[in-house]
Amino acid sequence: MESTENKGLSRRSLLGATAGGMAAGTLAGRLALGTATVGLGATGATVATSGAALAAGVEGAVAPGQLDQYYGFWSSGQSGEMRILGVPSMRELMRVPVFNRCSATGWGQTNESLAVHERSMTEKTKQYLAANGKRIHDNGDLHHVHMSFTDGKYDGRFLFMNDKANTRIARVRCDVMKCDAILEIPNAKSIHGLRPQKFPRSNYVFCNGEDEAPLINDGEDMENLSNYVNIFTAVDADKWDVAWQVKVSGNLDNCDADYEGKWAFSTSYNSEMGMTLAEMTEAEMDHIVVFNIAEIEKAIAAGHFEEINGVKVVDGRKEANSAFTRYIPIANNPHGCNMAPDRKHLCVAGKLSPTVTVVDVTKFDDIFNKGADPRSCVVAEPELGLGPLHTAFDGRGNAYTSLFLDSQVVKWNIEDAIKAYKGEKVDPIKDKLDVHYQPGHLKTVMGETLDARNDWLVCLCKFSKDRFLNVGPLKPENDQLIDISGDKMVLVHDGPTFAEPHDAISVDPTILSNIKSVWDRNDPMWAGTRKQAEADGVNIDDWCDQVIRDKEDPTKVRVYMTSVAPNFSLESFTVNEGDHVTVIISNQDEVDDLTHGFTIGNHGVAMEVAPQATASISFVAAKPGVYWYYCQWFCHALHMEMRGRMFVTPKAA
Ligand code: CUK
Ligand code: CUA
Ligand code: CA
Repeated sequence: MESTENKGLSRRSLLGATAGGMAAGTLAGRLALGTATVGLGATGATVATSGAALAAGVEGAVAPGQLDQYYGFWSSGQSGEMRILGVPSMRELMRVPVFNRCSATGWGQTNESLAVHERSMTEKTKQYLAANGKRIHDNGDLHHVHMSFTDGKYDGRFLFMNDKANTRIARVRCDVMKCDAILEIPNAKSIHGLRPQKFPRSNYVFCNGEDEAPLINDGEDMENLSNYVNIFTAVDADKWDVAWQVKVSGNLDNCDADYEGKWAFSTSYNSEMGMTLAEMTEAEMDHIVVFNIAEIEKAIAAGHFEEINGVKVVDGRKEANSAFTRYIPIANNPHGCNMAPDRKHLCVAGKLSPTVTVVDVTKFDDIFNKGADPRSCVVAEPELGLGPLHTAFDGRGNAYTSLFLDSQVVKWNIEDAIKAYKGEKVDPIKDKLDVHYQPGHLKTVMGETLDARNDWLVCLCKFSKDRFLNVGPLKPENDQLIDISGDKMVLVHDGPTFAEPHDAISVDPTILSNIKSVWDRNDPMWAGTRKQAEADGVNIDDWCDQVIRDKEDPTKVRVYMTSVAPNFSLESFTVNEGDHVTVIISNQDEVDDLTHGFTIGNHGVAMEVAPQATASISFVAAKPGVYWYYCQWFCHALHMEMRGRMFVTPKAA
């Protein structure tokens, strides 16, 4: 039995296991644990959790044709998209463009996606972009993806995410896995930490402004640091607008929220308000800021706020001595801010300090109302190793902290850390595992909810160095899968990823039973386009092949066509040189997975048209001549033939 298991393991798993400082026999033993197969009612497919299936599987875990146990939602950093992976196979299932331009789907170019981008853009940004000949930013820096909550658990409605590069947040609809809303946050600079409220539901999305700048940032008095302010933002997740903002002392890095709906909290590594690296690391203690949601809401309701750029802002800076905030001193440049599923403990990673500070959030009432010393909320401060960045949790009271400098994950027990802090002779550290290399975020399955699981930990390493074939000076990151079901952590799989997932969550598929396979024709995503069709008297639910010239602006032409594999309803259409052309395609195919596309040769125009979708794209027909358009999504044996001609007639001389 033992030897069969060993043969079944991929060479890569074995190498990984050995490099991780662990005997192969242990791994085989671990993989042999558990033989249950879980039925997925909705699809009838099965999910492999058996040791044999894991051992036999490609990509280190799940056999061909078998579904993963969990959805993984990955950020992608400077790639600007959200990614969907399977856990534990670590197979990449989908990329969801959000802040980036996508060549395949036309995201950032279709009228529907441009509308999502432009809907909540500030006037100032619109003017800036226009001055640069653009409509949208093509880049983003997406660090944190989090699902909406109800009663402290994921509810499968939305995924929320930040763009550090352009001070925005976005929302992805879980039913279609497409971005349906982006919001630029006024006043703040550079949204980094982002978390939805956990309880009673995600009424707010909390957003940290990381960069310091003058609040009225108009080029006056730019070196005067006394004008510099950082901003904490609560976005109303239903109205998709800023609910309120708080001015804070220092900057804001990562944030989280409690399980009672009372508090939000953020780490600050620049309490010094330094402008240089030396200044930012000068003080021995920085802090976390605790936000009192009820007090802030009370002030907003009573009209006790300042309106800045159309947003309600209250002052929570230290010198304001407000009821809105408290500042808890934390050692040197803290980073991760992670609320444990025990409803009580917030774990703040020290980064420059080898410690994680454990804060009891149920004591916050005392520091707000009874004048207690803010440090009295600290109940443990275990010394874990060098460069602690983030902490994940299982459902057994254990925490897993990434050690960037040590290139390790340390497993420790929260209650034992508290006992040790009180002076009891107990070592909170349960295990340490080498990872490859320099980890940032790490994630257990649903460990940021009340439903934390005890099976997998994904550790997102920033460097891969020698772990893969050399692909040139730019190397992939390495997302490692770790089995945490036993006492010892076991490295199971190496997963190379392109730039640069910072964070990820894993979610049970039963929470996402609402995912559609085919669009609803009346989906709000297509509403604007359908309205235009109606105004043009075109029934896009039926075969349509019309070219309509706008009555008011005769340079505007709308080309309506239908796609049914392997046909476009229009085999050609004619426009005039200089026309502003909009091509609207309604995909009549109802078959699961039958996506068409639309690309025009030499026009930089391409888009996805999924089953039952109505997508549109606009361009100026600036070059007279014959141009073929074609379906760029392989859809049929005659997919190559799914094409037609656009005639662009030259302007009369
Ligand atoms: S931050 Cu990247 S490792 Cu943006 Cu969540 Cu800590
Ligand atoms: Cu339609 Cu390819
Ligand atoms: Ca500092």
